[in-house]
Amino acid sequence: MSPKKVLTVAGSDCSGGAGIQADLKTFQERDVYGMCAVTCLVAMVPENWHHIVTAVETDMIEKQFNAVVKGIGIDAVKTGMLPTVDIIKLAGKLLAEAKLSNVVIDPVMVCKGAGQPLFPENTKAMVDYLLPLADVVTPNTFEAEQLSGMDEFKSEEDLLVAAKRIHDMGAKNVVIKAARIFDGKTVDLLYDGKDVLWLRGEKVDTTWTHGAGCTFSACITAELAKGKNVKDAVTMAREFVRCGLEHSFPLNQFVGPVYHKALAKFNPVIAAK
Ligand code: PXL
Repeated sequence: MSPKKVLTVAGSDCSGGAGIQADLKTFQERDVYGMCAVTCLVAMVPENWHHIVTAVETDMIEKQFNAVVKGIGIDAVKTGMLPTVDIIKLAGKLLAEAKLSNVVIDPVMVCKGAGQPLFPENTKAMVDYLLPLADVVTPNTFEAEQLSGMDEFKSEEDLLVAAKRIHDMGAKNVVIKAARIFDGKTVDLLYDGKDVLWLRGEKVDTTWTHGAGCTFSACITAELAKGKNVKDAVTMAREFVRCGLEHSFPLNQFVGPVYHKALAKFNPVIAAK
């Protein structure tokens, strides 16, 4: 029995915790075969960890995508960092033409703590070209505020209003990850256009959270590829990231990633689900 095959269309994080590296590690842990179309390369300045991003040429992104999708075939796909409007448009065109199922859009807007500028035109391009294709979209609170055009969220009610707006933009399932706005707790919301599921938990007390968002959306993608429904995929992704955060570790004074092996190592019963 060969494993399900999954593609990530995302950037490379040389520090290994986020981007395609997070996605491929998560795919491996969740027992799907991971492949990638690299959209950009990210390096950091050793002294201050400022991020330097170089986009890959669109023609080469398209060639990688076609090699994997037309030359091999996939069971699910996720997108991560798409650094320019042209690359967002290309990803939208390729995903639409390939008529893929199990499409997960992680609307990455900024690296955590990287202080990169946000490009409003990228947000608009995501709304125009990617959200209508999304089986699942996984914004954090900041990304959900940007996509929905709302002011800073203050309450769970705000999250639901945003989820409904993002659903109206064409995403079939909206998962908003709200770790930032509530003291000591995480509140994730899953909205499918009909029902709302609130997933609440204790926040893991760590500053080493690099790659948590990429890992979360990658785990959802892997579970969908294996045939889980969206609710069960999101539930597993929460467990996977929570355990990864409980065992996250510093790489240097600036950055510490989630530990992708943590669930298999410390909670094999849940990992086997
Ligand atoms: O965590 C967001 C993210 C996504 N993709 C790449 C990154 C980062 C943050 O560093 O480098 C490639």
